Amino acid sequence: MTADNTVRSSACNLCFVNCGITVELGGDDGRQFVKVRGDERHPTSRGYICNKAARIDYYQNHAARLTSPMRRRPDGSYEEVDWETAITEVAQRLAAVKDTHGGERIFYYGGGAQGNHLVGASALGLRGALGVRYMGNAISQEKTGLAWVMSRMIGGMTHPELHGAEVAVIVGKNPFMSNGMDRARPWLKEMRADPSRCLIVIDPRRTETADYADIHLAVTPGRDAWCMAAIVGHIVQQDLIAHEWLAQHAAGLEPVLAYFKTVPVDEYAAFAGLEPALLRRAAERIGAANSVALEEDLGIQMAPHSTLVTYLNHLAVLLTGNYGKPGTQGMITQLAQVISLHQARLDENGVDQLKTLPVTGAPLISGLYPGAMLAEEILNDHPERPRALVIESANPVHSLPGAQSLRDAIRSLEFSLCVDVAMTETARECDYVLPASSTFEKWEATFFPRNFPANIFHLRKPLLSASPNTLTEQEIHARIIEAMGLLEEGELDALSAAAEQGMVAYRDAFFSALGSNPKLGPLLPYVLYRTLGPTLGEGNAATAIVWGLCHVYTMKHAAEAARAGWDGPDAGIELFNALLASETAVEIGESTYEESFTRIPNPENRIQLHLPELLDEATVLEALQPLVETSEDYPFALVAGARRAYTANCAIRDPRWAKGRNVTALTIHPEDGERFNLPEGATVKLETDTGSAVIDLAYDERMHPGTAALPNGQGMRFADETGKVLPTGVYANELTNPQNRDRFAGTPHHKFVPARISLA
Ligand SMILES: Nc1nc2c(c(=O)[nH]1)N[C@H]1C(S)=C(S)[C@@H](COP(=O)(O)OP(=O)(O)OC[C@H]3O[C@@H](n4cnc5c(=O)[nH]c(N)nc54)[C@H](O)[C@@H]3O)O[C@H]1N2
Ligand SMILES: Nc1nc2c(c(=O)[nH]1)N[C@H]1C(S)=C(S)[C@@H](COP(=O)(O)OP(=O)(O)OC[C@H]3O[C@@H](n4cnc5c(=O)[nH]c(N)nc54)[C@H](O)[C@@H]3O)O[C@H]1N2
Ligand code: SF4
Ligand SMILES: [Mo]
Repeated sequence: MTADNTVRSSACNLCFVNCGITVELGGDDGRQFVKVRGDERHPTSRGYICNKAARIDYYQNHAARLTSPMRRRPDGSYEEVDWETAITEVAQRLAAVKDTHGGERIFYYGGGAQGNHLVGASALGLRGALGVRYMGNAISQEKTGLAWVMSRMIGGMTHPELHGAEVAVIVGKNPFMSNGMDRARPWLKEMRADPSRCLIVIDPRRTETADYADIHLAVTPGRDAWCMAAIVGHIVQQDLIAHEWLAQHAAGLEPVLAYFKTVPVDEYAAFAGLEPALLRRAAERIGAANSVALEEDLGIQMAPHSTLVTYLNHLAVLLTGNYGKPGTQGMITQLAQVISLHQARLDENGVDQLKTLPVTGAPLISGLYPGAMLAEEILNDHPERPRALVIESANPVHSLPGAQSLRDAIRSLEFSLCVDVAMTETARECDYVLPASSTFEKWEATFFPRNFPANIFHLRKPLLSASPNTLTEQEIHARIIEAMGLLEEGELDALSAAAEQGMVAYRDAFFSALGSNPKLGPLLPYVLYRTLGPTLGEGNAATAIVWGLCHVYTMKHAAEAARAGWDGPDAGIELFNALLASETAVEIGESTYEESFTRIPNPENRIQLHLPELLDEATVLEALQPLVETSEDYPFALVAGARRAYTANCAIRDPRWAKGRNVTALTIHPEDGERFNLPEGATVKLETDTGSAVIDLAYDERMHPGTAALPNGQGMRFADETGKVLPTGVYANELTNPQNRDRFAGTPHHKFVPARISLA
């Protein structure tokens, strides 16, 4: 480090673990990330970072950053406009859609990526102003099935305590590459070193994670439902279930037992491509353990039968009593929920009468529509179709299945707005594009932390001043709301005056204003930003929303907050001040195992084991008929997006960030190479029912024969400093079909896209 360089703390924004980092800033302008280290002070990452964090500079500094508001010309090109023009016109266009068709015809998508969620919190105010009813985001293309199952079985979100578990089950997740949990690699090493603990990995590929496993169930792709049904079947048939515990804590046991008594374990295991004895051993290990923690991810959440598999996963751990004790899972509290609890409306049979989107009938889970159905909802002449779309900090044209249909959909709207830091595939389809300051140029936080018993929150200070001509999303929202003229002149003056007198005075005034002026509720984040914000110190207005969240948290979870020291009448203020002052994450609350039971919102706080629609769905397995199949025409099961050492969704556009060989290659098993006459290193044509691409082929002997894999987040258009367009791999969602999706949650089957590969 040179004497001039400054070191500041923050968090990594490349995956949802958000490890604490310290950044040494330098270079000619002092804005380059010269050195990134793990921050030892961070309570959960404790100094850990993976290989990606060292190269965050590629997120912050690159040639595709937006430097001006842009307006689309009729010929599809863009012209720069000043902020005042942009805000005035955006507000007018949105107001026109609202007045003509109603605010519920304006859809919202996004609200934050892997490192920035204050935009999502602030957008509550923008949506309130516009009267938006329907929103979706990256969560509603992967985790809504999980949210639905958890909400109905447990009534809350839980944290699987992988770090303390005797037996850890990892289903369709590759933490060695994708992390997606605290300190993934040290944990894998600990698991392997301790003979009393057991790691079970369920993944068709012999993943880098599977190298650490005691039991690897190399399931046939797309057949996890049979694998998990057989595991639950064996647990039930061998009576490995926690009878006493279930009698005390669960409801709906009988129909579940009755069904799984009949499941043909060996037949299902074989159908799933597994040695029945090995599957039985895994089930017995789960049944015998003092503690089991299970974590699932995209390998099943984006694969056939995903919601059913999530249900079966939960049955496996709950029937064996693995809930609410150390090393299992506990119900978390969060400062803000990244995915809210789903409010089920059960009929007399216990079936959830889901709310739906007006045109396609797409399910709304946790209030979110499935992204995979967005294009279909728009592309028709139904009078209730969406007429406008506001997209923030998301790149749905790149990240949702069926890129072309989404492009067509956006272009067919009366109005579209994209707020991003870069000129993305989505931005290039929208009427207006507004440049946001980057995640490191403003106060930021994510709502991801889900630790148990103690949970944390990390409010991060800006590392850098805003890039020229960019604004924070909160300022953008505020200006749009003001241009819509929803509040009278001076309507917020009393609150501004109260804020000048300090936080206690402001708090009292704020809650009483909320009660007396119904116009303020929908605009809450905006009201905080404009009234409390200016009193929080130079450049700190954007934290006002967190002040609000601290009050909600300390009221809603008073006991948990008190255990972490946030007690008494000013607990919300004290927690906020601690977050504002801290260089790293702060403990916000501490739960007890007992609360994991008392907080279950069901009669007698019982876990509900019987979800009728999903238990019924399990009967579909009896026919031994795969949901999605390969064929002679499309003989490969393509994994359209696998996490590798250098992928980070769409956060990094410059392909030069990646090191190593074959980073963007299509991979297959060498046996398939021989079988289909596809030599290693060949340039091949990859085709699906939706599209085709030309790409280099590499062999990977870890692959399951019959499968092919593309890395996720590739194929973005990127021109370097000289304007030269660089090769960036395959745009996976040009090849995916939004029809290939889960029938309950609408989440796409990206892990099983029938495909053909031939020499190009
Ligand atoms: N390097 C890197 N890390 C990331 C990200 C990134 O872009 N790059 N993104 C982050 C995000 S947003 C997420 S959601 C997570 C996702 O993290 P993961 O879910 O771990 O990532 P994937 O590699 O997409 O899929 C996981 C596994 O699913 C397996 N799989 C494929 N088909 C099947 C199947 O039919 N059954 C089973 N059981 N498994 C199958 C694959 O072999 C793979 O090992 O990663 C996060 N971390
Ligand atoms: N085929 C296929 N598709 C997939 C996946 C797959 O495995 N296969 N994985 C899926 C998964 S799990 C996920 S989570 C999604 C992610 O999909 P998205 O959420 O759509 O995309 P992200 O890459 O997270 O990028 C979000 C956008 O935020 C922008 N951004 C970054 N920082 C800021 C900021 O501070 N402010 C603003 N306004 N914008 C900012 C980035 O430039 C980027 O355009 O992709 C999904 N799509
Ligand atoms: S695991 Fe890696 S990518 Fe994820 S937050 Fe930590 S350093 Fe960043
Ligand atoms: Mo994700």
